[in-house]
Amino acid sequence: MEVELVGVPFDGYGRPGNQALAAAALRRAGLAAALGSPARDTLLDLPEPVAERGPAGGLLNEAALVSATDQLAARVAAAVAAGRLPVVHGGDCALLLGTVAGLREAAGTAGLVFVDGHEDAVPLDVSEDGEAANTEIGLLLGLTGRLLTGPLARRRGALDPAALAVLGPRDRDWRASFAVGSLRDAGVWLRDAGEVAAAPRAAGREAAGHVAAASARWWLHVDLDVLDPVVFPAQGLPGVPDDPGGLGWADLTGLLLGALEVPGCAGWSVAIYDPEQDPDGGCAEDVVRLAGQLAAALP
Ligand SMILES: [Mn+2]
Repeated sequence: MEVELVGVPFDGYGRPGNQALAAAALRRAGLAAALGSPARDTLLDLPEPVAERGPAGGLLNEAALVSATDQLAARVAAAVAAGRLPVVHGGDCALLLGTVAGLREAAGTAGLVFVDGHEDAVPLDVSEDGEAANTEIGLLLGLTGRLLTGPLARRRGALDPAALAVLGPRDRDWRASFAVGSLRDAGVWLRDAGEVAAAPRAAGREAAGHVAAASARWWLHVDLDVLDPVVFPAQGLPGVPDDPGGLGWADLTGLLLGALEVPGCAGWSVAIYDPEQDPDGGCAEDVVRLAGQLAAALP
């Protein structure tokens, strides 16, 4: 399948740098070549970042989030409808609001294999800082955002819980501080970081098999904070300690290759890379190496 590259210069805190620079940095590190130098290659144009909560959902950098969501929905829908496989890179997990909507528009249903150090289903009114990337799975499932109006409201509920698999979270203690439970208790297929690490490839295969049974076409999303900060320090916030533990590179690669043994992958996204915490570019090189390994297995 022909790959289409979609870079997103978005930062979930509204900073001008950090994750907003990820797409460009991954490109400089050779992402396009690792994916066979696709002819279709776009870097989205977004509104200027705003490091304040916005009116649509109380979320940071909301105008850019809404724009990225709408542009991604249209671009992913067009790519999937034309038989191409979009590779969305940069920004954070909130971009799934657009990618999942686009897949659903093109394919009728959308599945999601979600690989992340967090469950990302914190209710909107519980979010302490307004980072949309803590809430997008809750929004996609329709678990939060019932009072939303405006442009993000129509992205609620795009994902059926049966068409979701969550792999790699290690955020139990953090969620407990807000009395936020686990998606597992809502019936979502979930394996935490320890369960994944015990048998990564089998976990990936089982996750994708579960999702594919509910939706023939499914999206593969990787939040790089699923990795142990010892092997991937360019995650999280500068000056704030990252969550300890997490997967190693071999675990993550095995899990993703296991998922890709199951037919139906319609696109791939990779998020939460901060070039400003990667002064020698080693983390970007590792992400590009992963992309090359996946490219050989992509449909
Ligand atoms: Mn995430």
